[in-house]
Amino acid sequence: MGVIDRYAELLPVTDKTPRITLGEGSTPLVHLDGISRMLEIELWAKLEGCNPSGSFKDRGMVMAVAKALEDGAKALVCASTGNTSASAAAYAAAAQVPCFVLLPAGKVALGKLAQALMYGAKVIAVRGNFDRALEMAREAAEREGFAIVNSVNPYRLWGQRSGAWEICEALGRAPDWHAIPVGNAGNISAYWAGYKQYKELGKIDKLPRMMGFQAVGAAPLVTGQPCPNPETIATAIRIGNPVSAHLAKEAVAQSSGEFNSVTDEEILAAQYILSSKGGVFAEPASCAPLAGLIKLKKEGRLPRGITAVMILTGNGLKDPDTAMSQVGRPVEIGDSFDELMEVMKG
Ligand code: AN7
Repeated sequence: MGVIDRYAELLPVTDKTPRITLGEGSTPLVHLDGISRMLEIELWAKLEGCNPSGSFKDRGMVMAVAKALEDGAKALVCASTGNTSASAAAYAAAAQVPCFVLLPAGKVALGKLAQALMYGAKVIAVRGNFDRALEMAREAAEREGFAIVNSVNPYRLWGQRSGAWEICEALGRAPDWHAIPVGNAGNISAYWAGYKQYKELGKIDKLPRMMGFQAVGAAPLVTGQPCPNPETIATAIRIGNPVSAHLAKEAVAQSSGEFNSVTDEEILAAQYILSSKGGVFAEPASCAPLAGLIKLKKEGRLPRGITAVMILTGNGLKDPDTAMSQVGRPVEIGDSFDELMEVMKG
């Protein structure tokens, strides 16, 4: 069951909203035993890379596209650091509605680019950063009457609340800490709204602390000012002027949470730890929270024994180039058994 059917009662859907789905949501929540021991906490990972287009964006995109179809939109448009474009292109293909995606030229991970092109979207590389591409997409939407499916579209954040609901259902409560990467700041805001909605409905008693993690080179919510030239290896969160900054600040303030930043080196180290000690391959941006928890542990600021959930927002396969630049090549041998034994015993 997809997000709309599973949560129709909690979402702003009507009899006229088409019940589209690609099978998004209901992603695994996995306890990371080894990394929990290392950090002396109970650490859970929400595997959002298991969504149909490989990222959390599908939860909100299904709602945004359903609503666009309900309103008779003739085309979809978005700007994206990659995952939004892959998701929009997938749902547009399924609904057979035209889709334009604007990407910062040369700064989108290979897997995401391949997806947008394969799903048949009109892919436009803008020589500028994401923030400028978003301005252009918003203007095109306004002038041409296209549906904008970035998180400025309120239905995106509605659908993304479903992640919080699933976590509460799986744990029987909210976590103590909710650790999440922050780029355009939509997801942290959606999770906070989702947790609050569940509390108002009496489904949980306690709200989590919202812990948002950015990359040092693109950390406007940590520094308190827009970052004119964002730069990070975690291209998904290479964003200098988050559109949902106000909502994210509210979430962090209301929950006694915090924003923190981690270096590219810390992100890559966390990505390798997650893969090699956890068996979970997530893209670099998704590893900012683990990098952050490791950093807080070193600083003595990670309370022992807490239950923390990390949102692993995107699949590691999205960005094979960054992964390959971190790891060695395979050992190559001839087709002789002796050589194989030598390598295995070496
Ligand atoms: C893997 O695709 O902004 O703070 O255009 O792809 O809600 O923006 C992606 C963002 C985290 C940050 N992790 O979420 C886009 C885009 C991954 C992401 C984020 C993104 P927001």
